[in-house]
Amino acid sequence: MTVVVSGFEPFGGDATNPSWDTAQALAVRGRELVGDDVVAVRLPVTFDGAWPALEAVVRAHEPAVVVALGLAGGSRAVRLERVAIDVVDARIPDNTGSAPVDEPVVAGGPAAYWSGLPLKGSLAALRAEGIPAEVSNTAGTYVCNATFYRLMHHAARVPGLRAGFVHVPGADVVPVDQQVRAVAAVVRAALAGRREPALAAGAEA
Ligand code: PCA
Repeated sequence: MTVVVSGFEPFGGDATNPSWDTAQALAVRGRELVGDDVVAVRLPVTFDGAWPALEAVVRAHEPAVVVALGLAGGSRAVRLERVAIDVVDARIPDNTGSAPVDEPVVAGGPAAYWSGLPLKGSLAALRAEGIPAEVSNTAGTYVCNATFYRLMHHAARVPGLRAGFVHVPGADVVPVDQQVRAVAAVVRAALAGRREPALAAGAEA
């Protein structure tokens, strides 16, 4: 079995993106941390380029698990994304200067896709390791959500493929080695395929 973990290049004026540092470290330590080969891919922060780059690697390796990572700059915790929605509403331009407003990710696609990752099992594992983590009910409306949506649109046609998205905070909030341990725990939970614990992690509006 193979695992694919993607991260993004820097965007919005940042010099680095911890999502890529984390993906890259997991590829080096995959056997040790998840017991399987991990293939890492660095995605451009562009609406046109991100999914094709990830799709090429997913098609080439036919992985059992795909975890796409992105940076959520303002976040205080690792965010296990619950849902991808079929809309792009770009507050800032992508790395090619494109900033679509209120356009579908996939024209005529379903309004949303659920994550295919075991969110509550992952949350329990992260808490047990003392890593700040939460279930998030929005992955935003920018390149990460669009990539997550396209990933789940693809996964809907591939039986047995477990896929989803995790937003990581800045490395000043959760250091990269802790992010690596967090994503490894998510991958292990996905590979194990255990029943989800009934662990409350929702929110009032
Ligand atoms: N975060 C952005 C796009 C790339 C990234 O790392 C987002 O949350 O959409």
